[in-house]
Amino acid sequence: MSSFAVLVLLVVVGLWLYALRRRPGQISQEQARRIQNRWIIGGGLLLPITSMGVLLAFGIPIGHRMLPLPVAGQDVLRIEVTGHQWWWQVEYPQQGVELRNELHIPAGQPVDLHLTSNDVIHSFWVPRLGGKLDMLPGRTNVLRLQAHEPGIYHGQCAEFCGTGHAHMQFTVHAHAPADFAAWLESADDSQ
Ligand SMILES: [Cu+2]
Repeated sequence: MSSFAVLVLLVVVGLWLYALRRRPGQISQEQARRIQNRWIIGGGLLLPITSMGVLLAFGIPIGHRMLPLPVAGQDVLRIEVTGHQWWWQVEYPQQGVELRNELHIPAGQPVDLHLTSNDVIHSFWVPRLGGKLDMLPGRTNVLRLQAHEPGIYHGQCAEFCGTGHAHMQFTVHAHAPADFAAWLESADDSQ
């Protein structure tokens, strides 16, 4: 996006300099209209259609991967996250595990987070793993995430939800798949 914005800036500045230096010539009304039409068709139709087309060509496949669609030959792990003032309740319904302010996920696999809230609107956000999604009382939004590498990722509530909002943080621990299975086993035993 930055390089694209720089490119647009350079083109606009270039056109501006060109307009400043250009001496007005004597042209007929017919010629003036033709030049105007060229700008309208080029700058008003072709340019936006092409640039939107390029952006969509990149954006649609990325957006598609973030949708909670079934994955062939794979059971996507389901985690339920409920926002509270001011903490995160994390449940693994299939495994009967419940946590506070931390998520454990397998790295390299998609995970579906079913997000809702117990009180006011919160927003689930792990900047290094992808988009943020609102958590609304009485409604469940599903966010698909995938951590490509094992590691610890920090998360933060991204919707002002009262005086404790700034401290409403959590961590995502992404484990290598075998380690995740072991973690699940031990978490299950301790509950
Ligand atoms: Cu908040």
